[in-house]
Amino acid sequence: MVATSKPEVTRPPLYQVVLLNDDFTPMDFVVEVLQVFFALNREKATQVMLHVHTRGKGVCGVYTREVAESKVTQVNEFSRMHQHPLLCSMEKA
Ligand code: TYC
Repeated sequence: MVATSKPEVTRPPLYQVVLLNDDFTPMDFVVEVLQVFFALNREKATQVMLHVHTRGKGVCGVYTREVAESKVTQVNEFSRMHQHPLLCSMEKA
């Protein structure tokens, strides 16, 4: 009898990169972040920004752990560099 083996390939765990609302970061800056770091067009970036603004947080994209960590670091560094308190974090999808 031939032993059955586990599948050769498995999907890596995915993480949602999330943007949090605050009272100070300008809307235009958030739209720029969404366009530059998450490759959203202006219309979609504006939709996501308004969702975060009204609901408190929102998903910018879903990635593997390393990519999600890199996006979070880049967005938080970019925001600090521009003296904005905008916060980006990640959650298991
Ligand atoms: N609430 C901000 C304002 O009124 C805009 C904003 C949207 C800030 C989304 C952060 O993730 C954010 N200027």
